[in-house]
Amino acid sequence: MAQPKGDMGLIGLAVMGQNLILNAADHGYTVVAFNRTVSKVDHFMENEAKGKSIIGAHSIQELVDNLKRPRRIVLLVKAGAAVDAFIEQLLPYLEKGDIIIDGGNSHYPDTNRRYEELKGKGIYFVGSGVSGGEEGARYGPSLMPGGAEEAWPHIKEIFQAISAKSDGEPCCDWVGPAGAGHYVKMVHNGIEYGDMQLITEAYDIMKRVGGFSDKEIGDVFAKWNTGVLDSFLVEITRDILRYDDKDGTPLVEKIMDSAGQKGTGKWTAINALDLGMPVTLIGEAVFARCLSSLKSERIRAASILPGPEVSKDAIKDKQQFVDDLEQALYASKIISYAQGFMLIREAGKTYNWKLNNPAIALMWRGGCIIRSVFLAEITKAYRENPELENLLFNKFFTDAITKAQSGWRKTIALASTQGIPTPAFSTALSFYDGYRSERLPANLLQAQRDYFGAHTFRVLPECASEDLPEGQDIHVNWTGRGGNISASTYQA
Ligand code: 2AM
Repeated sequence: MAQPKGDMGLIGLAVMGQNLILNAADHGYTVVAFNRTVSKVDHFMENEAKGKSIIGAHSIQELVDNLKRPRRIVLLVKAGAAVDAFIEQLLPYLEKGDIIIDGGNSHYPDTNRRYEELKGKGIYFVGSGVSGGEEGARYGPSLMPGGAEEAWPHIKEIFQAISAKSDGEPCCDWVGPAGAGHYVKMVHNGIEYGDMQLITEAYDIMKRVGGFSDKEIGDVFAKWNTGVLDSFLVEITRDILRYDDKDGTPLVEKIMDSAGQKGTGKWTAINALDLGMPVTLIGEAVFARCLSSLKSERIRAASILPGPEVSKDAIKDKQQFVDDLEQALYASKIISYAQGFMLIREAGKTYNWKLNNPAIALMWRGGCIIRSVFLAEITKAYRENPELENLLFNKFFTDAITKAQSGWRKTIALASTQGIPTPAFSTALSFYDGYRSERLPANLLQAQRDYFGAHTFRVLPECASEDLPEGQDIHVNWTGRGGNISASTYQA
């Protein structure tokens, strides 16, 4: 048999798969395409793939036979059972050193498991986050590969060639071991939830407190898109607000205010709870979607529960109001990314993953939904110090949030007095004020826990004494009735 020509195999000919194949072919690679429903292979070959360096395979055997070694096979199929099914089907045809890459939306624990299972068989498994939707897949997605590092030298060139570029740098680099690539993609999606929620809050305040028309709000976003908030999501928001329905009124105002979700934001929030990390903004963004979906209950509540009427003269200076709002959005966004990176850092420690922190921000700079100018600064911060404890400790961000603070507080105070909800803006500020508090009221909380449950507490070093020794778990008999046994000796 002639030498195989295929540089990469790809299974799964939905739009993402097809576009990624066309993207790779445009970059000079020969791609072998396969799909469960084989008729789609023929359809693809006769249409989009016609005349390109693409080979259609009608069986797994044909796919594998057409690939150079080590074989590189990308799966872009529905997350879950389909991924396991194709791995099973591929295994009898593969040899040690071959590479399977799952580019779907897999949950990272599944990627951890597949990585371990395949390691035992000598197959290198890579779980890669792919972001940027259909257009990204076609012309340059953000790619976040992690898993078997031995695979990286064999896939680096092709992955970086087909990925998005930002200032000439590929938005693709090695993330870390096991499920780290899919993990980072999950956090990316969580941050996307947060960014979207923040933008909707800014829109709501402009609309309900400022009395702005959609066109005016669109103009504000257009202006913001030329500054520190320059990003894909601000850009599409501008365009959405300017888009009229056939009757000449903004289409967005006709859309049911009840948000859907596919679950990746929820996964991030659940993982934050599991790891004990205060990723409050993503959590609020998920809950805000949940609250929005209680539409019929909200309609009832609106006629029963009172709140302030929006005051006509709530805003004295329109420009100042818009500038404050921009600062509120910027500061909240800084908090959200700081929280996201806190979570990633903790995951690295908990799961024992060595993570490529500067590359994570770089990968999000282009190609994906959260792409923005702002991410260039985060990349810079992590390049200066890959072990940066918190983004807020980087000078650029310390200065930015210091400057934004007054507008941020004024915006939240205004929304609050006018009765407009700002869950994401507010939780960001509460986090900021909590994080910068040397003392929090958790002393009282510990006292309460010890009072009712003998859960013990520790004493501040400067207050230690013979009765209250430093570094020891102390229980006090608060009422004189509870006894002196602490909860370490029984479970309350
Ligand atoms: P299909 O064209 O045969 O339906 C996106 O849905 C991609 O995942 C498609 O290529 C689809 O193949 C594939 N897919 C979905 N569920 C699958 C399953 N259980 N087994 C194999 N492929 C599946």
